[in-house]
Amino acid sequence: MMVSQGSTIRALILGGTADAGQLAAEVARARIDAVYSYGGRTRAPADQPLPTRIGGFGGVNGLADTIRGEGITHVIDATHPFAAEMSRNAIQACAQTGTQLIALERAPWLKAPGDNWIEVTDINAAVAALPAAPTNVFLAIGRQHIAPFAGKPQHAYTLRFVDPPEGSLPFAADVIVSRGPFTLQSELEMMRAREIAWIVARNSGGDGARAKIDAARMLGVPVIMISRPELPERRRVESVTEVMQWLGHSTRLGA
Ligand code: 3Y8
Ligand code: NAP
Repeated sequence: MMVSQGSTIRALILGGTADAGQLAAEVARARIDAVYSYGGRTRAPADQPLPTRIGGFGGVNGLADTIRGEGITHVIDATHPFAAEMSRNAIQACAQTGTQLIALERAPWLKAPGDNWIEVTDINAAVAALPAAPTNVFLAIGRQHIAPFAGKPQHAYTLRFVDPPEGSLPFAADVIVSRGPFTLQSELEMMRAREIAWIVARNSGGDGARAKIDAARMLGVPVIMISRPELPERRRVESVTEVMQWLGHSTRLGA
């Protein structure tokens, strides 16, 4: 049983990623008083071993009100590197309320020998980077940001969503419904079966979405890689262990 050092901690974990789930398990094991938060993007998010809230806070002020109302002493931003609005709100709300903030953010994927990446800064640049001649394209960027690809309807698109699409898509496409994490074997099989010639991905980092990048290298498929949004300065670590140390706990060896 871990004993919390220092004053009483009540943590808010801004979650929604595999890393956030691993942190929740450690925090629960250490019996730290904490709340896990999902944005409410998917119909049935994975269960967490902590009391969980789902849905937006209502901007910076809503988050500040939640911090005050819930007596939160520490906020851990374990959201996805592309969840920029949530991260920016957390920085402002923690500054407003004088609450300690740390970001658990995985390192970006780095281009390895054999990778064929076209690095772009946003979705529109990704559309522009696609060829004109019709080909098979795998959009591994979820459902929130696919509309601009309607500008190049000549391609045979494969999309991958966590939940089945509601209503019509902005262009003809085949949708795979799967929440990941994904394996190299399953990515190779899918890409070979669909003769995928291009991939559009975001530099999410982490292991949950990495397999498609390794599969692309093995198959010699070019990847249009969208780089992460810039975020203001904040305390940032890449491991659950460092977050636990910041909370005044040392995780069990090798945990
Ligand atoms: C709701 C929680 C776990 C969590 C798994 C990680 C790994 C699989 C890779 C591809 C890329 C994508 C997408 C993706 C990955 C993990 C992780 C990760 C990418 C869940 C989850 C929530 C979401 C939201 C969802 C987004 C979408 C993005 C699909 C849960 C499963 C493409 C990001 O339909 C929608 O509106 C979905 C929206 C945000 C990006 C987008 O803009 O569409 N994730 N993903 C979180 C919430 O409500 O707060 O439902 O259980 C979490 C995971 N997604 O426990 O193992 O940790 O990164 N998720 C991207 O570009 O990388 C898939 O298909 O190859
Ligand atoms: P976003 O654009 O940065 O967030 C938009 C708004 O959604 C936020 O301002 C906030 O609403 C709400 N929100 C986001 N995350 C929340 C959370 N964990 N708890 C409570 N409210 C949250 O975020 P996104 O890119 O849509 O991602 C949404 C969630 O999915 C994130 O938690 C992220 O970790 C997870 N996810 C995202 C991706 C991705 O590719 N973006 C990949 C995997 C998982 P209010 O302003 O009303 O507070």
